[in-house]
Amino acid sequence: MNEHILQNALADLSIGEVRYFDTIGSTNDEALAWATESAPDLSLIIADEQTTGRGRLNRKWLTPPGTALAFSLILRPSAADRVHLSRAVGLAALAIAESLRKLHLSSQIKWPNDVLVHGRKIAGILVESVWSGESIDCQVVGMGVNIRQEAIPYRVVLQFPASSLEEALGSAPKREEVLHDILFALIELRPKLGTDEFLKAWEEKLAWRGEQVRIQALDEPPLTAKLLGLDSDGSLRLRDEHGNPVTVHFGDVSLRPAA
Ligand code: BT5
Repeated sequence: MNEHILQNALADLSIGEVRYFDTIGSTNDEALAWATESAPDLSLIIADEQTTGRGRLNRKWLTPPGTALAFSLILRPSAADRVHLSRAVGLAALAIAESLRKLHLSSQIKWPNDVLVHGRKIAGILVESVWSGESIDCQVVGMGVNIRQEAIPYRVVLQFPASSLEEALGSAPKREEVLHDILFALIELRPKLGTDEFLKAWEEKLAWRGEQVRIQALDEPPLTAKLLGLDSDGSLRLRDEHGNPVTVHFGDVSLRPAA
């Protein structure tokens, strides 16, 4: 992948400006800095390699050169979308899921920020916000998608089993084509962000819906409960073993099947 290939691949999309790097620390860091310098809506930062890629809570996200998609989009929400900022992670997850569907792969969303194929993590999402005083000025939506098998870290202990598109498909697709399909899907879905239809589509893709899951929130005892769906703000709705409703908000939460 290089700047020229990217420009050709994304030519039919209405996105903002594009910045491509052979190597970078983290595309989210670059995007956060650029966002404060008035980058246009839907501007894209993409890198062939990340040396300090981040997951939630500053966990490491590895992107070795030539193996994966690592990019960040700058979203400047409309007045209507400001009410639904917490749905941005769902927007990204559904866009990735749609790009996988085009490759004839069925996927599930491991709430809140992972996309699974055959029960293994193929993509991770990191949404961060740029504040202006007390309100959010824009969001940076970072996505990492494992394209080749070499993208999967082997030196760090994985928190969840991982996979790649190469493994799922038998051969690696072109990165720029997958990127195109993710961005295309995101642009198509974005006007529906505030609708019930959007929430339903997000909910339908949830891994382990209707099943017992084990939830571990930071500094709290683990909870086993049945995963029911999502609240309007994207929080997880569950029912505990006594039949009581439980809501889990975004934060550092890890979700697993209970068995
Ligand atoms: C995530 O965090 O899954 C969010 C990952 C977001 C990465 C993108 S890449 C572009 C943009 N720039 C950035 O710096 N970040 C974003 P979390 O749920 O916290 O998962 C992190 C965990 O995933 C790590 O602790 C590892 O166990 C595991 N991991 C690291 N690299 C991985 C990989 N390539 N594939 C699968 N799992 C990985």
